[in-house]
Amino acid sequence: MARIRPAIGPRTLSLLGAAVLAGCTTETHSFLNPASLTAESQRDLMIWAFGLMLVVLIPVWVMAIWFPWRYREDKSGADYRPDWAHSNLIEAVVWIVPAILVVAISALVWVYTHRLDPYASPVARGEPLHVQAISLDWKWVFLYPDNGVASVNTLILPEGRPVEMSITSDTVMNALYLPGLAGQIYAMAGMVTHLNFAPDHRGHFTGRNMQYSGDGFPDHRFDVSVESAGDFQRFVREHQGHSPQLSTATYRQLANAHATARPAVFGGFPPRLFDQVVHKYCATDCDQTTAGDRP
Ligand SMILES: [Cu+2]
Repeated sequence: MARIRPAIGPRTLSLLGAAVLAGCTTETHSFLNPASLTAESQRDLMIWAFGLMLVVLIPVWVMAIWFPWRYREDKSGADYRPDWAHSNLIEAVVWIVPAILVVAISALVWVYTHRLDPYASPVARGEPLHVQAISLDWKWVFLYPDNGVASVNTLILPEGRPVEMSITSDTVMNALYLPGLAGQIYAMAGMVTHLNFAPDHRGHFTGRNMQYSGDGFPDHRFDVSVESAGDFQRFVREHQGHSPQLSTATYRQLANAHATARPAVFGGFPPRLFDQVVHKYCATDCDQTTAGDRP
């Protein structure tokens, strides 16, 4: 008789394990490998919430194995208790433990949500770097208003300096997500949202769009490179006024092409481009939504 091979052998299991862990190297900087205080707090909250939920999950997993074994059909000499109907102890455990957990997790989330306010500046060292992000179909345009450079689908940031991002959309609703650096915030036409964080070490990160917004959505991602302060200054000097400008025509081409774009850096952009994009969708009373204002 031929021996039946198990569907999942040790080799497959180790390959699966390696595949899972491959997403978690220092080079990719997932949210589990934070590079800013903001991202570190977010990871801590995630781990605390997960740990607290295990208080319910572990007994459930144990019971899922224990109950079928204990009450299996072929068990001989099993207890037979036809009069059993109610247990105050079981009622108390199954209601009070989850209730305590809901209160505990709510309290944690409340504290961390206020601590991680994306609109609040991080405990900052030095002059903040202003970045304006515009989401298009399906690419990101980044403007550096203080440095006179712009980029598409690539974001270069200096290490150890607070970053103040203003985010809007020149298309449908999207969401900017910087795992490992900051959280996620929505990008909406006619509105400005903010994301504040301070990268505390160099490295390469992936930025993503977390809001499903059509065909090209999976390609709506970009590289984030955190470099030393000197390298960042060199990057600005190299491109400012030297590289081609992001002209109004080029911007319109990007906005009208419903596809992703190759990473590019521009040595200038039309003044007040970000405000123009916001005001395109916001005819009156835009003041509450423009950069710098708190909701
Ligand atoms: Cu990791």
